[in-house]
Amino acid sequence: MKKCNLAVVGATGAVGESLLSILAERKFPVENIYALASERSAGTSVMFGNKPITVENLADFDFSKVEIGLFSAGGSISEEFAPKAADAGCVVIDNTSCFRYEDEIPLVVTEVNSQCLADYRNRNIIANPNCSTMQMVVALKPIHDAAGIRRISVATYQAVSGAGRAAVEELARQTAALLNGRPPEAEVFPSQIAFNALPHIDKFLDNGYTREEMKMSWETCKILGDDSIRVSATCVRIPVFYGHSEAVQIQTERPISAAEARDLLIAAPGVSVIDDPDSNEYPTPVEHAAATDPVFVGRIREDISMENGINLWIVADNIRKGAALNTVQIAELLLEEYLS
Ligand code: NAP
Ligand code: 3JN
Repeated sequence: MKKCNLAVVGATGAVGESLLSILAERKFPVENIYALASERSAGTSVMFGNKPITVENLADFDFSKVEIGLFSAGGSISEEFAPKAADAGCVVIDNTSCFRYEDEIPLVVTEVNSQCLADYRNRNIIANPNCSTMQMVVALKPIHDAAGIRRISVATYQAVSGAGRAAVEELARQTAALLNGRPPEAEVFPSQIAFNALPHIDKFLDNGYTREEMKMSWETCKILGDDSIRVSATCVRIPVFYGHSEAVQIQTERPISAAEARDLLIAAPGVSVIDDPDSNEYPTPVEHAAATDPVFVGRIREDISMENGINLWIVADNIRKGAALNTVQIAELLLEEYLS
């Protein structure tokens, strides 16, 4: 594969750090790599494999030096800098929600709709979905193809790392404080997260759902290419560091048994089935997902409350497959199929 010049925007953050380590792990063919962040961390260094690289100020960077830019510094940064980078000839793979819902911009999960990648030519921008959507659609795609999903009801159990580095530190600090008899201080989350569960991720909207919940609805329809799928989500933050879990109930057009669904999932790309209740085997964020690549599925069973219903438990590393890994997989496909 041709070697490529790359910029990582938000390189000092939780997603940026993971992007750099996955690029190195997967031996992405890099000619030059630039780590970009705000003025605050310009001059510090981040690791690319075993090599330190100096962080540069995004505001001063010339994007005509790179073919691909991986953006994860927040929506307002993408809004300002991604179009500038795209105009300079750099293909942007954006991890924020800034462009996800624009018709012209492909929203890509490599195992699900890589055929949409060609549309990057519309604006030189490709969007990466939200982590909760990502793991769900990887598992639901083969079932949708076989039996047609009509309705999805999902409750998420989301790790604090989804809210960035400061959130990881807040859970650690609150846990230590409470175990030492001190009061927990909440700055990142709206209230205490240690030993608690908060049904509140992103802001509340007029329909009573949060924006995180509506992202799951909007993005699932766009990625599966079917606006008729009805999705209702309840997104909950729990005191886990890495790995989002989801209890998912689906209703399909045509009947499908749990055994058929399990066989489809075993054969699905990017999915690992762990489903043996007799041996207490099911995926968990700590034992299976954290620091690994697959989307894990277990607890596959027919729903007893409705016709054509299937229940699943889906777990993945929210920072890897949920964000950084899919971004790198998109970059690999882009380079292989379009830029080489
Ligand atoms: P984080 O740990 O808080 O890191 C934020 C990064 O953005 C840091 O590198 C920070 O650099 C950089 N940044 C902030 N303001 C900047 C500015 N004015 N100019 C340039 N860089 C700036 O957050 P994170 O968890 O990595 O997430 C970052 C973003 O990625 C989120 O806001 C979200 O949009 C997206 N994200 C997506 C998913 C997904 O599901 N696909 C998951 C998590 C996050 P400094 O060190 O200079 O402050
Ligand atoms: O909270 C989580 O578990 C996932 C959070 C993702 C996130 C955090 C801040 C801003 C996003 C996202 O990717 O949807 C955004 C954003 O809207 O860009």
